[in-house]
Amino acid sequence: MKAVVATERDNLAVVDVDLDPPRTGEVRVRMMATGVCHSDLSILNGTIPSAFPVVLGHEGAGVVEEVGEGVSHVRPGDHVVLSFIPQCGECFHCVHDEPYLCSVAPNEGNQLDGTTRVHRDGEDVRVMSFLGNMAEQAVVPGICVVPIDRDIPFQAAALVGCGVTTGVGAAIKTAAVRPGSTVAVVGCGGVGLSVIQGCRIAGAKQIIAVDLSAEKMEMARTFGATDTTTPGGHALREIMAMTGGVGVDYAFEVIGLPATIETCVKVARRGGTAVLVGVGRAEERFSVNSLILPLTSKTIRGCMYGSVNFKVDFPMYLDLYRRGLLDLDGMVTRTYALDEAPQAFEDLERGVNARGVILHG
Ligand code: PAD
Ligand code: ZN
Repeated sequence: MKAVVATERDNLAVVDVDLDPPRTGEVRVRMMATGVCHSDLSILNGTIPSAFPVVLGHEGAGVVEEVGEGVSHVRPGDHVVLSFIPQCGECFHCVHDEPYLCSVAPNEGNQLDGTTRVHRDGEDVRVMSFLGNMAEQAVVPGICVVPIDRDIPFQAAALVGCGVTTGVGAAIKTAAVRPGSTVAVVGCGGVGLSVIQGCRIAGAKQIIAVDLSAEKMEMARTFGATDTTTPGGHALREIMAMTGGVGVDYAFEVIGLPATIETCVKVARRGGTAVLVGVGRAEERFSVNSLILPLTSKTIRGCMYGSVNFKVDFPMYLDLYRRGLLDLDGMVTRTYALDEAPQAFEDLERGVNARGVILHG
């Protein structure tokens, strides 16, 4: 079968690979739609450390083809969304209401048992985040597979696998934005636009979108932003001016750059919260002066996967979609065939799409 493989750093190829059948506890899924997320690019370009070769893809939906022994919550024919974090239900974090931090297995590009089902010319190929679903099929841990209703279009469902869950969840779960809040969202890609939707759903009264691109900020308005800054302008100064010098209740950083993280910490009001969603390079540092947190009583929060509990939240997001409260169709700017994956990555780097989605076959 065909898969999108990062063969080494900065080298992407659509190649033929072999896929083993599912072992105990695993599921084989025929992929229908796969979103292209900046984290895929971050594996490819080394921002997120990974071994190579690795099948990319961690945001997807498809149809169950085969289940391994011991899998009873899904069967062949079921429509599913994949979660890039397993939920074992038993580790420290799962039993402490933090299943998005499930620590059942290290995320080293293998299955839970430490081996991989993907091979190329006899060589092991790893998979991104237990999934590697930028491929015609994927064998994944059963505890990463969430059944969904059949009436949901696959391309909308795919987005719930990462970007939408992360972004909307950052707003309504991680930050728990309250009605009437003021927020700034710095970085309006697929995840940032989802943060904006989450803040709109939560009833924020002022949603300030910040991006380098004027087009992205225009898109932001369609998803609920009330204000935008000047592209390439001085975001810090503009946000402070727009909030009467107070700053915002919540500032979301959705890029992963030290400079924009520092902006978010600064524009969070006294007593406010900066929520860090963007994933930067491990060797990079941001700086906060030692006085600022105690004297201003600000909070800096990390956000992993929108604090998701997927058994509850995937159906909840799809229900919001069905009721017209969460726009998933509008998030898909362009679709691609699997062979066009290199173009999809180019477009992601150029920042032209809200989300690009690969439609399989
Ligand atoms: P994207 O590439 O679609 O969007 C990034 C946006 O940031 C683009 O619109 C850019 O124009 C904009 N941008 C870039 N640099 C600047 C700058 N200096 N100032 C203002 N705007 C800028 O990415 P995405 O939305 O797919 O992902 C965003 C981040 O979220 C990325 O770091 C990704 O790895 C991370 C992520 N985190 C989680 C998580 O669990 N925390 C999950 C999924 C994605
Ligand atoms: Zn992602």
